[in-house]
Amino acid sequence: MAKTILITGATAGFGQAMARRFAAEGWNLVITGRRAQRLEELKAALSPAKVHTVNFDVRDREACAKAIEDLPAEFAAIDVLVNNAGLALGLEPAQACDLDDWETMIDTNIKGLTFMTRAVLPGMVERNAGHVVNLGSVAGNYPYPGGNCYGGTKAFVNHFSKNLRADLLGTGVRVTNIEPGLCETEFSVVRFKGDKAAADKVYEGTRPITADDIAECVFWTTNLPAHVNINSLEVMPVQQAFAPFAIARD
Ligand code: NDP
Ligand code: 8X3
Repeated sequence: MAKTILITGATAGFGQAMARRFAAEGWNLVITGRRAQRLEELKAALSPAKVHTVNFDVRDREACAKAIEDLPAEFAAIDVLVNNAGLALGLEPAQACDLDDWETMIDTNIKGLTFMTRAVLPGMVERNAGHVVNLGSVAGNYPYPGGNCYGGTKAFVNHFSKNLRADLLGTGVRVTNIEPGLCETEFSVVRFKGDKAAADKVYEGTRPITADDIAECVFWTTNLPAHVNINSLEVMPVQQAFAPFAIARD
């Protein structure tokens, strides 16, 4: 029987690439996002895969619950939930950040992810099978200037993922936190609020990871034998590494 994957934020970037990857392997898909037209275009592009679209904002707690409650029977048993919807806004130092941006990141990256997880988990536990894949980030593992709240939200995702594993011990439900580094998607256009030139500069002269690369990581992680759990997977381009500690001098 075909398996079912629910991907939040499938209208762009990683989510869209994952939808294509899993559809090509014969999975049934539930794809979500706020841009309804893109969802419908993707659904058409994925034909003949079985696809159910749900158009909602993950910051809306009721909408998250309803999206799961209202799933048609053939999509109701979710094998894999990918909590992918998320964003960074701004790169200013903390003292200069827009508090609305911080709130949006917290509401989306933390609250949205927990709303979806809480809605899907009971069914997985009841079926004694399932896999929650969260999109964390290297920004949750290492600080960088301007990472402030975004990195904080991804550190939450990292630790929440591990705490889920603690609670799910004894069930067949798996949890993985995917922690990508520099990847070219719509991420930087969103971070710089539509400033495409600023976004392009982030990837200029280097070779970032692609959305397809991350889709491949998620596909591998979720298709390992059922007794294997990848707790976290940190993935960087070869052309990205670490900088020394910064020191202010008088
Ligand atoms: P994109 O901007 O390309 O895609 C983000 C997706 O999230 C879109 O489909 C968007 O859909 C959806 N989304 C955003 N906000 C909401 C919301 N409130 N409700 C529902 N859906 C929402 O970014 P990426 O594909 O790069 O990012 C995907 C995830 O990966 C994010 O969590 C991001 O933090 C993380 N990540 C990205 C990295 C990168 O460098 N690209 C590196 C590490 C992690 P719509 O606008 O239609 O709602
Ligand atoms: C995205 C990676 O380094 O831009 O999560 O924060 S980074």
